[in-house]
Amino acid sequence: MPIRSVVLLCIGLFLSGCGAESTAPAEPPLPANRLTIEQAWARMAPATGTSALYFQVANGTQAEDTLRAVRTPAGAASLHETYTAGDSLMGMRAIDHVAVPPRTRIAFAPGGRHVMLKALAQPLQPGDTLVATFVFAQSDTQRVQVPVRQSAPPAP
Ligand SMILES: [Cu+2]
Repeated sequence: MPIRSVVLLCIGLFLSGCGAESTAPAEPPLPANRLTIEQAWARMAPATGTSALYFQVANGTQAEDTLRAVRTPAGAASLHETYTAGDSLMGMRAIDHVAVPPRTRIAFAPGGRHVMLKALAQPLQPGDTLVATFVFAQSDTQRVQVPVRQSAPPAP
Protein backbone atom coordinates (compact mmCIF):
# COMPACT_ATOMS: atom_id res chain seq x y z
CA MET A 1 0.00 0.00 0.00
CA PRO A 2 1.47 3.43 -0.91
CA ILE A 3 2.40 5.59 2.04
CA ARG A 4 -0.12 8.22 1.02
CA SER A 5 -2.95 5.71 1.29
CA VAL A 6 -1.76 4.64 4.73
CA VAL A 7 -1.73 8.24 5.92
CA LEU A 8 -5.25 8.83 4.61
CA LEU A 9 -6.42 5.60 6.21
CA CYS A 10 -5.00 6.70 9.57
CA ILE A 11 -6.70 10.06 9.32
CA GLY A 12 -9.93 8.31 8.49
CA LEU A 13 -9.62 6.01 11.49
CA PHE A 14 -8.80 8.96 13.71
CA LEU A 15 -11.86 10.88 12.56
CA SER A 16 -14.27 7.98 12.86
CA GLY A 17 -12.57 5.73 15.38
CA CYS A 18 -13.42 7.01 18.81
CA GLY A 19 -15.71 9.38 20.62
CA ALA A 20 -19.44 9.47 20.99
CA GLU A 21 -20.08 9.42 17.27
CA SER A 22 -18.42 6.08 16.66
CA THR A 23 -21.73 4.23 16.96
CA ALA A 24 -23.49 6.41 14.39
CA PRO A 25 -23.81 4.68 11.03
CA ALA A 26 -21.70 6.21 8.30
CA GLU A 27 -23.67 8.38 5.95
CA PRO A 28 -23.76 6.76 2.51
CA PRO A 29 -22.30 8.90 -0.28
CA LEU A 30 -24.63 11.21 -2.14
CA PRO A 31 -25.61 10.24 -5.69
CA ALA A 32 -23.17 11.79 -8.16
CA ASN A 33 -24.68 14.85 -9.84
CA ARG A 34 -28.20 13.59 -9.28
CA LEU A 35 -31.08 14.15 -6.94
CA THR A 36 -32.74 10.95 -5.75
CA ILE A 37 -35.41 9.78 -3.32
CA GLU A 38 -34.06 7.19 -0.89
CA GLN A 39 -35.56 4.75 1.61
CA ALA A 40 -39.15 5.75 0.99
CA TRP A 41 -41.83 3.97 3.00
CA ALA A 42 -45.44 4.55 3.99
CA ARG A 43 -47.00 3.72 7.32
CA MET A 44 -49.76 1.12 7.31
CA ALA A 45 -53.26 2.49 7.89
CA PRO A 46 -56.91 1.51 7.67
CA ALA A 47 -58.95 3.00 4.85
CA THR A 48 -60.65 5.38 7.27
CA GLY A 49 -57.37 6.56 8.75
CA THR A 50 -54.43 8.68 7.76
CA SER A 51 -50.96 7.64 6.78
CA ALA A 52 -47.64 9.31 6.14
CA LEU A 53 -44.78 8.90 3.70
CA TYR A 54 -41.20 9.04 4.89
CA PHE A 55 -38.06 9.25 2.78
CA GLN A 56 -34.86 11.13 2.21
CA VAL A 57 -34.12 13.56 -0.58
CA ALA A 58 -30.47 13.16 -1.51
CA ASN A 59 -29.20 16.10 -3.54
CA GLY A 60 -25.85 15.16 -5.04
CA THR A 61 -25.86 18.13 -7.41
CA GLN A 62 -24.15 21.48 -6.99
CA ALA A 63 -27.46 23.36 -7.12
CA GLU A 64 -30.15 24.00 -4.57
CA ASP A 65 -33.52 22.49 -5.36
CA THR A 66 -36.97 22.66 -3.83
CA LEU A 67 -39.43 19.85 -3.19
CA ARG A 68 -42.74 21.39 -4.18
CA ALA A 69 -45.19 18.54 -3.87
CA VAL A 70 -45.68 14.81 -3.55
CA ARG A 71 -48.67 13.17 -5.19
CA THR A 72 -50.04 9.66 -5.06
CA PRO A 73 -53.25 7.98 -6.19
CA ALA A 74 -53.29 6.34 -2.75
CA GLY A 75 -54.72 9.48 -1.15
CA ALA A 76 -54.56 13.23 -0.67
CA ALA A 77 -50.92 14.06 0.02
CA SER A 78 -49.49 17.23 1.54
CA LEU A 79 -46.13 18.29 2.94
CA HIS A 80 -46.19 18.51 6.73
CA GLU A 81 -43.81 19.32 9.52
CA THR A 82 -44.01 18.53 13.20
CA TYR A 83 -43.54 21.37 15.64
CA THR A 84 -43.44 21.90 19.37
CA ALA A 85 -44.75 24.88 21.26
CA GLY A 86 -43.77 25.34 24.87
CA ASP A 87 -43.02 22.28 26.96
CA SER A 88 -45.83 19.96 26.10
CA LEU A 89 -47.69 21.06 23.02
CA MET A 90 -46.82 19.22 19.84
CA GLY A 91 -48.58 19.33 16.52
CA MET A 92 -48.10 19.35 12.81
CA ARG A 93 -48.82 21.82 10.09
CA ALA A 94 -48.75 21.99 6.32
CA ILE A 95 -45.70 23.47 4.66
CA ASP A 96 -45.60 24.83 1.14
CA HIS A 97 -42.25 23.47 0.03
CA VAL A 98 -38.95 22.21 1.37
CA ALA A 99 -35.57 23.53 0.26
CA VAL A 100 -32.91 20.94 -0.52
CA PRO A 101 -29.46 22.58 -0.45
CA PRO A 102 -26.71 21.28 -2.74
CA ARG A 103 -24.71 18.28 -1.53
CA THR A 104 -27.22 17.62 1.22
CA ARG A 105 -29.61 14.90 2.34
CA ILE A 106 -32.95 16.08 3.75
CA ALA A 107 -34.86 13.61 5.90
CA PHE A 108 -38.60 13.15 6.12
CA ALA A 109 -38.90 10.96 9.19
CA PRO A 110 -41.31 10.12 12.02
CA GLY A 111 -41.45 13.06 14.44
CA GLY A 112 -40.31 15.53 11.80
CA ARG A 113 -41.15 16.40 8.24
CA HIS A 114 -43.43 13.97 6.45
CA VAL A 115 -45.94 13.71 3.66
CA MET A 116 -49.38 13.45 5.19
CA LEU A 117 -51.75 11.09 3.44
CA LYS A 118 -55.46 11.60 3.98
CA ALA A 119 -58.61 10.34 2.27
CA LEU A 120 -57.00 6.98 1.56
CA ALA A 121 -58.37 5.20 -1.49
CA GLN A 122 -57.96 1.86 0.28
CA PRO A 123 -56.29 0.47 3.39
CA LEU A 124 -52.50 0.40 3.36
CA GLN A 125 -51.16 -2.95 4.49
CA PRO A 126 -47.58 -4.15 4.95
CA GLY A 127 -46.46 -5.67 1.67
CA ASP A 128 -48.49 -3.21 -0.38
CA THR A 129 -46.68 -0.77 -2.62
CA LEU A 130 -47.93 2.63 -3.65
CA VAL A 131 -46.59 4.93 -6.32
CA ALA A 132 -45.65 8.48 -5.37
CA THR A 133 -44.64 11.33 -7.66
CA PHE A 134 -42.15 13.85 -6.34
CA VAL A 135 -42.25 17.31 -7.93
CA PHE A 136 -39.21 19.59 -7.75
CA ALA A 137 -38.55 23.16 -8.84
CA GLN A 138 -35.41 22.20 -10.78
CA SER A 139 -35.02 18.44 -11.09
CA ASP A 140 -37.24 16.20 -13.16
CA THR A 141 -40.36 14.79 -11.54
CA GLN A 142 -39.63 11.38 -10.03
CA ARG A 143 -41.95 8.42 -9.71
CA VAL A 144 -41.06 6.22 -6.76
CA GLN A 145 -42.35 2.84 -5.61
CA VAL A 146 -43.09 3.16 -1.90
CA PRO A 147 -43.47 0.03 0.23
CA VAL A 148 -45.99 0.04 3.07
CA ARG A 149 -44.49 -0.85 6.44
CA GLN A 150 -45.74 -1.27 9.99
CA SER A 151 -42.87 0.79 11.37
CA ALA A 152 -39.67 2.51 10.33
CA PRO A 153 -37.07 0.29 8.65
CA PRO A 154 -33.79 -0.25 10.48
CA ALA A 155 -31.05 2.20 9.58
CA PRO A 156 -29.11 1.07 6.49
CU1 LIG B 1 -48.97 15.33 9.26
